[in-house]
Amino acid sequence: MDNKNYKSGFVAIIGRPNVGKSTFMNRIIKEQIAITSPKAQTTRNKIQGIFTDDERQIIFLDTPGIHKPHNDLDQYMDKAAISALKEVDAILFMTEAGEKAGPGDKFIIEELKKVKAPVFLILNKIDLINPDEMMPQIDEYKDLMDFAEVIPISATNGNNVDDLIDSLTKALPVGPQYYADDQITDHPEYFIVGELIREKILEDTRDEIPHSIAVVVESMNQRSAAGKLQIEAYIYVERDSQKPIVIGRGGSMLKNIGIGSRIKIEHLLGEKINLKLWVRVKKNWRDDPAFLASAGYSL
Ligand code: GDP
Ligand code: MG
Ligand code: K
Repeated sequence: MDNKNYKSGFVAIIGRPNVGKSTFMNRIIKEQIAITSPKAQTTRNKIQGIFTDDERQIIFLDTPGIHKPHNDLDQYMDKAAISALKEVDAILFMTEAGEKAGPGDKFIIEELKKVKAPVFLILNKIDLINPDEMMPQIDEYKDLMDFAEVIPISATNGNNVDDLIDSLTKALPVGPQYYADDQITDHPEYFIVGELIREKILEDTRDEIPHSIAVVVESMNQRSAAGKLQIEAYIYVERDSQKPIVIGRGGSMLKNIGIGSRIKIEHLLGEKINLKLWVRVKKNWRDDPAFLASAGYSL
């Protein structure tokens, strides 16, 4: 790459749960890497997505939510989110278009005031509202802090996303292309596979299984005689009563979870797999730092 004006940098996406951070990132990298779901707080870890073309490379960090911590997992999430902000070249603070700033947004803004990087206010989901509804919101946010720019987008239909990339590029330093053109994430596949399984469980069990669930991929390095990749994973629930819900009548729920997860994983990896799942009870795993570390959430 001999383009002297080539730009590159790291960009954190921050915002309350469900504003559309993962959806935005999926759109950017055109692959399902970050996990989206209609439930809050599906993303627990920093997942990188990388946008590359011949003018720039932007490395996105999808941060977990910042909120008042209640346990070790929450505290880990807050630490990860706040530390991500100190290492980046720009920040996208995402909110829902037309919504007033709530206590969660104000808490994040107080953190954003402490960092040097330029902050772009992103009003997502403009497809859901009339443009007039954004004006009072923009005034309110501008009173709370100075933003580099205010950019309305729709992460689902892609409206204005190109403009956002261009504005963001102006804020990045001249720099090298850090990652190969075809690299879209540097996140370990084990973790991403675990997140895909977890996403499928949350979809299938609806509100019966809250977020007290963890998936640990034990192995994905063996092949069957026919050459199929073997993936083995444990699903951890917090209470005895949750185990039969995940397993279902005669194993039907677990079977569905297995089929659905397998399809997502095959799509991600681009090859056929065999998937084996087990369900285990692990009480209070959220407050067990050793367990969190083994599940990939290093403290
Ligand atoms: P996150 O918690 O911030 O990562 O939010 P998600 O990306 O998981 O999105 C939460 C919900 O909002 C999902 O149901 C998305 O489909 C939906 N969503 C995200 N972006 C948009 C958008 O631009 N328009 C609409 N209508 N829905 C969106
Ligand atoms: Mg998310
Ligand atoms: K979500």
